[in-house]
Amino acid sequence: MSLFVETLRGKRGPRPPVWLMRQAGRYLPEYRALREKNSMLQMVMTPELACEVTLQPLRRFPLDAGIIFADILTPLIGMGANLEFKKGEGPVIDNPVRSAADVAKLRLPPPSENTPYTLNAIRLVVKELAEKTPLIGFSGAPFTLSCYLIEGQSPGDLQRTKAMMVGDAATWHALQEKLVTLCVEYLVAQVEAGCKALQVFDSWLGYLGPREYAQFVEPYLSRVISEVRARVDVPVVFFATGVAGLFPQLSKLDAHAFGVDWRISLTQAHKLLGRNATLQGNLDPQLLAGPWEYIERSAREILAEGAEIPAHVFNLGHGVLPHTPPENVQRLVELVHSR
Ligand code: 1CP
Repeated sequence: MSLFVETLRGKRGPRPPVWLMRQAGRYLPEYRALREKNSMLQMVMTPELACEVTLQPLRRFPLDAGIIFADILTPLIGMGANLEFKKGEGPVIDNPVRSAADVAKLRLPPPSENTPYTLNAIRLVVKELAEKTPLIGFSGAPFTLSCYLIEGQSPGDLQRTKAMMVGDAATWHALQEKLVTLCVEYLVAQVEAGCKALQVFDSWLGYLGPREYAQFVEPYLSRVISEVRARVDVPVVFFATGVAGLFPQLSKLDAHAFGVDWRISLTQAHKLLGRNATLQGNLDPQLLAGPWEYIERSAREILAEGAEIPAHVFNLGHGVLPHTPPENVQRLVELVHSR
């Protein structure tokens, strides 16, 4: 088993493994070159392109894991969402889900029909990597997927999402049921295609308070993780940002590991979780675009904190930003490896 997978399972290796969220992306000139000729969706939906883009950062840097190139929103297309990535605007869904009738219309095709392109891309990447580097599969969590489906664009202040939650709870719960099935089937299919670990992204969770989390989100999120674990034997990472106030509740999730953003220290996150779990993080991605001396000092401090918790996977607190110099990524990965 790999250092990355072992560490997620709570076993401390000779050094922490390192990978970076959005390690494939616009900060790499070879990504931009392909992106000039293809839309975001073409890249995700063409297995050879998705495979190539997944491998790009792994060719450059000695990363300890890859992550399949896809997006949390692409599985929504097969459910019936008219998803587009618009230049400068980000994702747009022009038929948002606002009513019980809209939820009833959402389809649930099996992953082999819904996202064959991502499953085929995983098979290609796994063949290329030949057991050298584990590949991470991922899904958005039901809550964050709901935010995009309901708002129809980057969620902003979640006005419509929260209005549905508290004003039309029956519709909210019906939507969550469908999204739990989507997430569980999609995650399991990615493992069957060759992924060795899974990450669940709940990027917008930090906008909720503890009571609404408990009532409208937790039952579904905890089912996604425990149902996946009952079906496939790979470690699961749960990632959200701005959720320090929710850590005591998140601790009850059956995840092996938790992503931690830069707003809280690893030490504090461990205390708030109050149980043995691997923590993944947590350099501020904005800093990675700055001077090396500062990056180095911050990374060493994070590594020192990581040495005091049950197990640590080095990562950023959120995704690599497009203006990050690839040179900084190179030096950061080398620094972690030199531990
Ligand atoms: O223009 C481009 O080239 C597209 C930029 C881009 C990329 C590289 C988008 C649009 N998605 C992706 C790939 C992606 N998205 C990966 C690939 C694997 C990797 O290397 O890490 C992953 C894991 C995601 C996950 C994702 N997409 C999340 C969860 C993580 C996070 O950042 O919080 C979210 C919220 C999205 C939605 C999304 N997709 C793309 C954009 C610009 C956005 C966010 C828009 C918003 O603010 O709502």
